[in-house]
Amino acid sequence: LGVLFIGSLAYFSSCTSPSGPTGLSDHTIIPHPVAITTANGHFTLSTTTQVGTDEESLIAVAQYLVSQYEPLRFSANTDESTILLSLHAKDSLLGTEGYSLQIQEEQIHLSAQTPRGIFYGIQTLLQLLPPAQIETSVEIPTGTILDYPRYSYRGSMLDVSRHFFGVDVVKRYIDFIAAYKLNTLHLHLSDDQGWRIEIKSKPKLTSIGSTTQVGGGKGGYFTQAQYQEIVQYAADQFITVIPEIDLPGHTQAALASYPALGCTGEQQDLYTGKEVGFSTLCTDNEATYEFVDAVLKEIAEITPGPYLHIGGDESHATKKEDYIYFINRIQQIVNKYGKTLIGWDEVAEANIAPESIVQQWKSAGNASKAAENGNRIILSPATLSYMDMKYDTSTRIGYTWAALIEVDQAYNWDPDTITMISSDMILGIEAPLWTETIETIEDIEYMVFPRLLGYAEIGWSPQSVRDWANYRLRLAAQEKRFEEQDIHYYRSPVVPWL
Ligand code: TNX
Repeated sequence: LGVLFIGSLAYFSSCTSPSGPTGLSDHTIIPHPVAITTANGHFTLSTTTQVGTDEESLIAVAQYLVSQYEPLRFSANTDESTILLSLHAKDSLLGTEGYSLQIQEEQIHLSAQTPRGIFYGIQTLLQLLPPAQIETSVEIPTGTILDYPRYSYRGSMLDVSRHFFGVDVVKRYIDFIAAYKLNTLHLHLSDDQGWRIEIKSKPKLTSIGSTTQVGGGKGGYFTQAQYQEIVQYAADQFITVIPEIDLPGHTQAALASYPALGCTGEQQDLYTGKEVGFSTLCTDNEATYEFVDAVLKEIAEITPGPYLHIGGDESHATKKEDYIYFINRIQQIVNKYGKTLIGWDEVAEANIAPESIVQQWKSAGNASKAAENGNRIILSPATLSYMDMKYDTSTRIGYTWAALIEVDQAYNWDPDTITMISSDMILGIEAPLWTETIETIEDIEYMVFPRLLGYAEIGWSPQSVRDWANYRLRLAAQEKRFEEQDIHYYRSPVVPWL
């Protein structure tokens, strides 16, 4: 293939002899690792290759590796294993998410400080293996990969409110993001068109509020047990779930369920359109705070992660002073239940505590203000990272209000230079998928693949190894993997697919 790796050349310190067209330097790994050194041989992986570890805490990830690649076997006896997983002493370079992968002729040694680091090393190793099942054996080029993430927050959001997607779809989504080393799934669980999480003390939220969606379909919701199943499934792949209850706007489904939450108290209808910004909870009604307290309490109890996302966006039907008062009070409730608040960038207008986190989607001004207040920022700029935006004018689903986002545009930005926020205040990035126009798993896959991989690389890889000319070749090589998994991806004309 003779691929030139401009971005990573600086790291080829031991590139002493040409390793030929199949050397580790010709890898197609996404996200691109921090540092790679190539050697001159290969490890032969066969149908008798065994995976082993001496660490109790790595057995689950060893079994995960075996489950992901048919020819591999788990062995309790490490003497027979040629793929060895181990923990090593604290290594400040690798940190809690990094790993080192040494591929030698006789063995592959994957080590990290944590099971999480091993899990990410496994994702890298899996990308070095041919996606299709092997007949007898396959050669993997020798060398070393040293890798760790740029940002500690690497997320994607799935809107299950505008169209409801069940447990199986969410699990498939988790598999997608885990494969590219994302560590956060933000679930948008409530909006005007539907309430999607069971709240035992507020049963009408689901008996009424969950029963429809955009276009009038039947909607749906997660029972608390199903939500916990999702949280556990995600945790097994080192993903934290962040539940979002969008407040005080985007609440028509709640208002239709409990009309007393509105300022008039009158009966309200469910909503199946696509408009935003018309609904609000009544902010000077104590019943509103009793309601939010009950909801957030139950959600906090079934959410092991540290965050509760309270939305806060597009509350155009709430007076500004009321909005500020409301957010201030909600923050106290979130903190009372031991969680850290995250809100869309409008929450910077309120008096939020420095520990709270602000997710920039629209206003760089709000984000800068928040950063000056000490809030760390998640970057989700709509013009660059909204996966519900069309690729080009011919995309059959999606929106255009923020931008058309082709695969190269989705990739070609640096979190450090798109805002005035100092880099140490940027917690990471998140790519949201809003679903007003997205109805099926095929629709999801089409909008997410392949842009998601670019966001994963932005979140993980140092800017110095990122380069579109090289990335598009690595992306093209993912085609076989997409097809193996029956992913209905967008064959962008800017990617040289095989
Ligand atoms: C804006 S982004 C919204 C969502 C819509 C989305 C559609 C944000 C915080 N609010 O309510 O679904 O645009 O692109």
